[in-house]
Amino acid sequence: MCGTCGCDRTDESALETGAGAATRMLRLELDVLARNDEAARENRAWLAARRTAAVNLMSSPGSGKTTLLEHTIPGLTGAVECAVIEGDQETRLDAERIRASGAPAVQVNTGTGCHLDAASVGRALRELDPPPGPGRLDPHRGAVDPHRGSVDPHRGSVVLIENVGNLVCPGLFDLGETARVVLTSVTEGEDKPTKYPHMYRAADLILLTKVDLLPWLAFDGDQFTDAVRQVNPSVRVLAVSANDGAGLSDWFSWLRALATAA
Ligand SMILES: Nc1nc2c(ncn2[C@@H]2O[C@H](COP(=O)(O)OP(=O)(O)OP(=O)(O)O)[C@@H](O)[C@H]2O)c(=O)[nH]1
Ligand SMILES: [Mg+2]
Repeated sequence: MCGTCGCDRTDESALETGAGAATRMLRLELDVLARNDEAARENRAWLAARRTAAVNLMSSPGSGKTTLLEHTIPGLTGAVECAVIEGDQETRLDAERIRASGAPAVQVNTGTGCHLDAASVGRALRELDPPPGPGRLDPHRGAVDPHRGSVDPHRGSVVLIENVGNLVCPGLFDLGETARVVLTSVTEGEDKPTKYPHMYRAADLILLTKVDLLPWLAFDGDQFTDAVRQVNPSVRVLAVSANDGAGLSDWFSWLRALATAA
């Protein structure tokens, strides 16, 4: 259950009104976030012990997260070892795409949940950690997943976490990540940073994606940067295109620096 936004709450308490219900709701939200913060601290310690960086990629559905990762994995080969945690409500499609591009991946399906939380990421990190071997139990589906790879984290490695496509709730949940990257595609409009300020305020890097489409759109890049600056004055904005490769070398350099500092 998402105790913060209540978007998938189906129990009767959701129908209660008045001060008592509001107090119970607030207590529930604080409990959920406190438990999440504790799990995030554990993830941070686990990653630090392995000198591994973790990047939490957040955006609306379809902004190009998985496509960017499909280009990032081969782009970092030999420089940074990558593993991926994929968050979606349903399907294993994105994890399969990642494995096809050469990195181990664990798919986390959140069901009705609209974001990843630190506990599910912690389980996925431990799944990525053990040595290779087919036939281990997949804790997320209770099924054997013979295609899952493994990673041996060491200095210069990074776990890329693709959060569930959503510009609201993922920003509220610390996963224990080293850095937060928010993607916005040029088809989404210049106003997203001011409409969803919490997500952009917490970002360490903003990627403006699909810039190969700019010749066909009325998207104003300066207006977008101004909107970013209103909520996060110092964050770096990188324009990228997975289709034609624009900006990807800067993105790879940013990831290399993060992994080296871990
Ligand atoms: N023109 C163009 N299209 C792109 C680019 N990157 C991704 N796309 C397209 O955008 C669509 C969505 O891409 P995905 O990478 O699946 O997006 P996502 O953010 O992972 O989507 P969810 O996981 O569903 O949230 C696909 O049709 C991609 O081919 C790009 O750089 N340029
Ligand atoms: Mg995806």
